[in-house]
Amino acid sequence: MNRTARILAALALAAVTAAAAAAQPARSCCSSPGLAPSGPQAGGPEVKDLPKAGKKCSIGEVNYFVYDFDRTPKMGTVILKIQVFDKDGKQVSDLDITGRSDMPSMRGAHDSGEVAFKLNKKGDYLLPVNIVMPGDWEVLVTFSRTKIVVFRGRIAFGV
Ligand SMILES: [Cu+2]
Repeated sequence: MNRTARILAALALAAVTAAAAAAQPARSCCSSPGLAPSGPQAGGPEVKDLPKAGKKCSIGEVNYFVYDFDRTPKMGTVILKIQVFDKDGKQVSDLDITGRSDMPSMRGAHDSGEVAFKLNKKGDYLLPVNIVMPGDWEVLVTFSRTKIVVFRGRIAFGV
């Protein structure tokens, strides 16, 4: 590589790094309820209906996850927990997950907006879900890797 090419390569790398740094703040921002459509409406993989809590759900060929609630969902706040594993069954936490809860029968009435799951020390992804009314509920979950959506799922349950 000659000198000019090396300088150009360094500049390109700097530009990419700057762009990545600039994009960073958006990730920590939890959008307010009821704002512009995001998540399932924003394109990418279709939304898969997920099996019951505790069952394996595949994300492509590399990862799978299981989800569960800290208690049977009822009025009040329940914690939705997601654990992601690689194909060897080792728990991983290199994905970003967001969740959005609402009642399908009265869509928009209790829309939580897109909220990022928080990681605990064990690498579990946690999201509080506010159940404010008995009836049918859903949480739409979106998994991304480096900002690219790799999986969308729908957890449905009754209260
Ligand atoms: Cu309702």
